[in-house]
Amino acid sequence: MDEYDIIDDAEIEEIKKSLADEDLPSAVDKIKDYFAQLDLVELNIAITGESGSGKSTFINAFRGLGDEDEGSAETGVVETTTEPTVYPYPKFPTVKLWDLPGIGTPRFKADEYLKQVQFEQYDFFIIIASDRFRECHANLAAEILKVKKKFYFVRSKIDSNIEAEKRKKTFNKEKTLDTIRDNCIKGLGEIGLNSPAVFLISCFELGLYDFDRLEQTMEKELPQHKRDVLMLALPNITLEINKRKKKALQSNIWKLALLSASVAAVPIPVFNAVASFSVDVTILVSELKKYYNAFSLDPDSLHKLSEKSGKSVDELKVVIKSPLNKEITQDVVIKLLTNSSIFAVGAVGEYWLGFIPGLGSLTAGPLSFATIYYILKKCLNELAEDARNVLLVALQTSV
Ligand SMILES: Nc1nc2c(ncn2[C@@H]2O[C@H](COP(=O)(O)OP(=O)(O)O)[C@@H](O)[C@H]2O)c(=O)[nH]1
Ligand SMILES: [Mg+2]
Repeated sequence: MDEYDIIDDAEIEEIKKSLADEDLPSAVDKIKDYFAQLDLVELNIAITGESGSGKSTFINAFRGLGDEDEGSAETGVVETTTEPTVYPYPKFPTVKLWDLPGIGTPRFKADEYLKQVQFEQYDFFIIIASDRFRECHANLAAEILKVKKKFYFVRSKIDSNIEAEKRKKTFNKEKTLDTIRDNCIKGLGEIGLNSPAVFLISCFELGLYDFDRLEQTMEKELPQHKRDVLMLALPNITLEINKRKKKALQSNIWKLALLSASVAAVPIPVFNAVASFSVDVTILVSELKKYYNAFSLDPDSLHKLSEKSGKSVDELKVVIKSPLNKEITQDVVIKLLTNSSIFAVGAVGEYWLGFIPGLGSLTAGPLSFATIYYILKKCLNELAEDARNVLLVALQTSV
């Protein structure tokens, strides 16, 4: 079993716990519901702040786009609109960033502003400030809390502050960052917030400073479904995000395997004819596509990363080892299945029956479960590793 023994105790415990209180068919129904909802769940994030603070630049970077890419928000222009503009994630369009009109104009009133942008429709706000903390920030923050919404306070253009401070003989990076952070914390403290969430970032180098912490805080505070879609949609910008994407995707594998086992599906011709069995190929195709997009390994994302990092697409692709580095179709997946040596191990199905007792009574049974589980796990490991290596190559030049 060695090669196939890729499940750890924690996961076995999770599966057992999830299935403990009900029979297998009703557990399967619940899992079906979970995935159906996952495809529908919307996440609406409002980006607000003064004109020129970097809202549009943040939106582009947060979607993995350059400022001049197709579909990107226009940056560096004087804002004239009073309407929020929506920017969906290219690969996960139910996740949307909203570019709100600028705050802080002489006639700005936080309560009217929130009504005007229809605050109810957003899951949370990101307030961006590129300079000192001002009254308009405090007013808006207080008003957002009043209407029972959440906000994260982002201080942008940190790269410029660091550059400017470097000119001083007494320059100390950490001290500079602390001073900026304290200014925002103090400002928010004055409206009665204890230890408010303040994040320092550079939209030009999103992977630096507090970006990972911002992402983790947002994720932690979202309900499960929304957390999962955010994790999928975010571009693979940092090693930490790469790790978290893998974890989020991994926790779905046994659920997908169980779905496959419970449907009557296409029989797969097995290369050595040791066993005959069926798997749901469509589950594999759609999940593998999801992996590709989530890890930014699709041609479009690689192209964008190449432009951003200054490395050619070929240089980035050199480190990709997974045999899946082409378009994922039914044919490709069936080939992957028939070439897999998993089926030579008759015992794998038995192994799973050990802790999912009802598995044998499902339509396609333990072997189908085992196949989907191992194939997805193997591909996820490979693709996460590939994505990590691509990121490392890209980061060599951009930092
Ligand atoms: N140095 C630096 N410049 C930034 C950053 N974010 C935005 N900018 C620049 O600030 C200007 C205004 O940005 P924009 O996104 O259009 O601001 P908006 O009016 O809030 O949408 C543009 O010239 C951007 O290139 C940043 O993090 N660092
Ligand atoms: Mg703008």
